[in-house]
Amino acid sequence: MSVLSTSRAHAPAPAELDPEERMSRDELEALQLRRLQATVRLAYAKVPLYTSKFDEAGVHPDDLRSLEDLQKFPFTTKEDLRLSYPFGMFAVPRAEVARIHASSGTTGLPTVVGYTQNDLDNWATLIARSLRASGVRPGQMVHNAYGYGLFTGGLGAHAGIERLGCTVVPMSGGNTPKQVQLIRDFRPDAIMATPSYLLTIIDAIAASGEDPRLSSLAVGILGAEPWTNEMRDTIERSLGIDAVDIYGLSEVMGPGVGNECIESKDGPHIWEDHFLPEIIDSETGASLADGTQGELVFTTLTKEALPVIRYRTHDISSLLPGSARPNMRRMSRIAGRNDDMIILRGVNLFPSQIEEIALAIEGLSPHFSLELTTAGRMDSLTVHIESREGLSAAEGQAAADRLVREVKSRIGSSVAVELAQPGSLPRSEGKLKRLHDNR
Ligand code: DLL
Repeated sequence: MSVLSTSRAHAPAPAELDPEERMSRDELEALQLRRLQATVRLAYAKVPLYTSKFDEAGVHPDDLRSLEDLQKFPFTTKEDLRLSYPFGMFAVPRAEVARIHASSGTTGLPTVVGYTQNDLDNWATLIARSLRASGVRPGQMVHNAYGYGLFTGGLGAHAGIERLGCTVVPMSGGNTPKQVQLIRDFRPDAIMATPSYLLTIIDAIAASGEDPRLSSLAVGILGAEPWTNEMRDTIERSLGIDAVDIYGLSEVMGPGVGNECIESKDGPHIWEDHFLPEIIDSETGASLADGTQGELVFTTLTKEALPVIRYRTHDISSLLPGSARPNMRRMSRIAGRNDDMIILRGVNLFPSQIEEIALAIEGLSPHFSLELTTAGRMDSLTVHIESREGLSAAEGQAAADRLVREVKSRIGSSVAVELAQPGSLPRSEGKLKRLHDNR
């Protein structure tokens, strides 16, 4: 939080919470089991892919007598959704689907998801809950810079901002000069954006001659891409806000599967009345105990149009005990996606580890990208990073050398660092692609 001001956003009083946030763990687990049984029955009865998957695995919805029994059921993957393109995994007739979203697949077909009116209603409730956890209150104004359209970020957040009783500014992503103008003139209390795009906006505010720390913004609800506590510090200091983490994915719902609480900022609380999380070993599929790092898997508990059973997210995290909401577990900040993991001469590394180290070095900016190349038969990783404004060449080189040394000592990998001029690397307008594989 900014050194200029004390936190302007605050935690909700118990009376402001949803009843589910106040349930005992036992009550919550009883609710989860009832909803899980109904979801598994719905999927088996209405979605041919689940019927055949369950039959092949020799499991039936009647086998689900406890939450642990879910482990007997097969996983669902992005490939399953692709094979069912476009509407094959819907559990309700198309006419009952009130809205469709899609994520642009990196290869070929988009992944299509659908929502009934009840699904949209639950989604709005969970975004409203997430905003409240972030310190936003009814009557405040929220600038929504998540992209509108097929991406779930913009419209998903939009409905929840309205649901909480806030004024929504449906700005969408991009058109940075307009973002700066509206933030200055409308004076919103909160902003929703990817952390990398918020950095772009902060730079643009500064370039317009204003001090970003004097903006009206008190809180940022940031997600849709991995970011670290070091990035949180950078954003909080340069904009004078509290920054909290919002997590979600289209296949499971969209933004608002989990959200950090402003009073603890210790990883998103998973809204467990609607989603059942698990952590598995990516290689073997075995369930891992809470506290152990592995791949996040989600089962939806209330989704009607697109129930998903044990969906493999590819996101690497761990499950932690509840804190600000004692009955709901948290997830540790996403370390990265297992498909974004770099294996450099036998050492595993995530782009977020480089972010963590680089942002702690004075003289380096938060703008960087990673490039993988092959030299001979060896892979090598180059960090392209901008130095801070006003640094001499010698100071810049010292900062770059320090990054090389710290990556070597903390991760064990040798990387090359290429210093770039301030403002020269491409800026994010949404989800930033950090890793460029040029092998
Ligand atoms: O990015 C939904 C969303 C929108 C979340 C706005 C938060 C805010 P997809 O496009 O389907 O949906 O991408 C989902 O993004 O599996 C993670 O890899 C990544 N991701 C989302 N939130 C976070 C986060 C939206 N807080 C994929 N931290 C997920 C790290 C995140 N990664």
